[in-house]
Amino acid sequence: MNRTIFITGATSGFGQACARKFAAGGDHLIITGRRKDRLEALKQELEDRSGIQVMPLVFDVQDRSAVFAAVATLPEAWRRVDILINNAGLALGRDFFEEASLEDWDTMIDTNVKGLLYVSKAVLPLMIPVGNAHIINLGSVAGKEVYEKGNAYCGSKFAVDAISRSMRIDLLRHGIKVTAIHPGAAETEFSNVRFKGDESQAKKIYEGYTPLSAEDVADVIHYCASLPPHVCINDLVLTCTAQADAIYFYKKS
Ligand code: NDP
Ligand code: 8X3
Repeated sequence: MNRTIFITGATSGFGQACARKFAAGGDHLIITGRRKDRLEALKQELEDRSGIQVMPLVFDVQDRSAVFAAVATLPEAWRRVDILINNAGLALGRDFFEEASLEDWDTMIDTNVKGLLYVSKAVLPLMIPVGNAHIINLGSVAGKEVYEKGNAYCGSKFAVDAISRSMRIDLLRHGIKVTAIHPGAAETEFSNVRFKGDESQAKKIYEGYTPLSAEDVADVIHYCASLPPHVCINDLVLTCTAQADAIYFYKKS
């Protein structure tokens, strides 16, 4: 039977690459994000190319009632979710603690932490009856070690790590696997968002080495989702070869 994969943040980066990867393997997809035009274009592309079915859902993960309302609109045929990929997230700003923006902090916590909790709570009733469902949360190396000017972003990803560990325990009785994936630097729209459209600042992050691509990360996520039912990768840190951890890189000047 084809699986149904629910992917948050499918309009860009890892989420979009995951949509393409899982579609190529024959899975049906529920793809979500705020940018409706991108979701519609991706639906068209994947249904044409892979012959699978795609259900787009437009909502902001920060908006608790919008999350639950969107999931409630799913028709009966879509009310079974095998895998939830909690990927929607962002960093905003890279500033010393006392200089950072309170608005940026609110948005990161509301998206990366509260959004992940809301989506998980809303989707779980569609997963528990499956018996062997799987939640995959996108953390970060920033959730394993803190770095200078990482303050609230690091805090939000440490929270994803803790929530993933806690989910793994609480959901044992439902046979639900919980995998936390912690990528290092990957070139997506992430840095454009973090630096608020400053392209040159965003580009600098990836100079002097080959970063991960969205496809690299999607391949690893797909592998985690392709193991036998009794095998679970709980926690996985992946970086490009030029990155040792959240802080140390080997860059060619
Ligand atoms: P992108 O900026 O390319 O994609 C982010 C996705 O998240 C978009 O699809 C965006 O959709 C969605 N999103 C952001 N805010 C919201 C919101 N409020 N409601 C709904 N959807 C939202 O970034 P990446 O693909 O690189 O990042 C994906 C995840 O991976 C994030 O959680 C990020 O923190 C994490 N990560 C990224 C790394 C990197 O170096 N790139 C490394 C480690 C972790 P839309 O704008 O349409 O709503
Ligand atoms: C994104 C990677 O190193 O910018 O989570 O924090 S990093």
